[in-house]
Amino acid sequence: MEKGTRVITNADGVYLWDSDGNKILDAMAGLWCINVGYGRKELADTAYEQLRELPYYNNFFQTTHPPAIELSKTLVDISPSQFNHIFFTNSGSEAIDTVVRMVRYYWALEGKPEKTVIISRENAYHGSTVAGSSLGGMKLMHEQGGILTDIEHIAQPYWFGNGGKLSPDEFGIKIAKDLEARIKKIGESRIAAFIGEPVQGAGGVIIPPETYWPEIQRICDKYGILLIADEVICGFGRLGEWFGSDYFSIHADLMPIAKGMSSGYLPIGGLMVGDRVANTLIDKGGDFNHGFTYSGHPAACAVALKNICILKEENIIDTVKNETSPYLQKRWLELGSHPLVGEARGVGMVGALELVKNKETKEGFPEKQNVGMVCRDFCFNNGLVMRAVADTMIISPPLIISNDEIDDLIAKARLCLNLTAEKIGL
Ligand code: PXG
Repeated sequence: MEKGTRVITNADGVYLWDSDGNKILDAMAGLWCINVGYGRKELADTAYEQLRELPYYNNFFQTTHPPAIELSKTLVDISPSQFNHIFFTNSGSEAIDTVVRMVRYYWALEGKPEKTVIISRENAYHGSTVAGSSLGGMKLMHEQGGILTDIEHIAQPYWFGNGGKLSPDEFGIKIAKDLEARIKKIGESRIAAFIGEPVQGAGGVIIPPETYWPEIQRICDKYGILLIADEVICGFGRLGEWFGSDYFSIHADLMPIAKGMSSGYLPIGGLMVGDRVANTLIDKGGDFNHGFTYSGHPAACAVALKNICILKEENIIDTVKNETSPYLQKRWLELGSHPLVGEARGVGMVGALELVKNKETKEGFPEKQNVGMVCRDFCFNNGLVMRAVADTMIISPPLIISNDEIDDLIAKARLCLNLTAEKIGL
């Protein structure tokens, strides 16, 4: 509080209010999660009713309960066809930890226990437990607490930053081929899996060129390694499809999910397990000795189920795909002409603005100038939550944002870009 911490007291739709009574447009959907928007009484009622009916029971020892059963069925319904099993967790990070154990166990059951290396990407975000921060590619996190062994990081498909003179499509192929090079360097016999977010979120909304995922898929298929699509942000409609894998036609073997699964109303996550892995675990394995006290908590499952019903019944994902995200993207790209913006990019309900000193050369600002933070603070003080990842401004609004609210978002973002440019004397 002394440092000026803002206290958020209530919220409705896409707006938050703080303890000083300021109304703020939440263009980050909380933390990439309030997909159906704030103030959904039906989700609160669902939690209340479930807590009265059965507040808790576990999913161990061949027991389960109706909300977990119903949610499992629904998740299998809405996910790509190879997913027929789900392992519940309470967060994305726990789902990622589950990935590491499950991948290693899978290869051990396949008689290849030496296949333990998982390849991830620089600047990826996969959570903050030991496994999550290790698989993630954030140097600052690796410096705090170290990194697990047998995790490798290759380059990210960040065309604006690293594309040089290549076209986005050429760059996409070139960067994907780093995977093949790393497999060869480490030795095919050691490689277990590749993991990636369909669109990197916390790393700064890095949208891969169209050529990237098909090439990654080709390489995973060629070497028979497992492909893990981390859907914690992209899942549940963020890109205008149920999953980022649907948007990019990725055929994944495992999909960690969380966030939009319950629109953040209660904590829940999970690992969707594809048939290839599930069949081996079921046919060759015994019990997978893994799970958490609150895995598949009844109230969280009931809320997630109701949240998915809302997404379906209100046609939210189709509306994103056909109406609101085309409008958001059209308006967002207009900000690309601002003198401070080197690139405006976006897809579905995410977007990024690269703040630069020189639009032509893409030259950035010195780190110590903290231009992203300057802009973020202007946003906060002018009724807009927009995140800064270094000097990249990012948005990920609730999926129910209307075109009028999008106009409000763009007007506020433009105002804050102007204020930032003025402050730094651009
Ligand atoms: N995978 C991805 C792709 C994520 O974005 C996680 C896993 C971990 O989920 P949990 O539920 O354990 O947090 C995430 C989480 C940020 C920020 O600064 C992003 C996340 C979490 C905290 C901060 O953008 N994403």
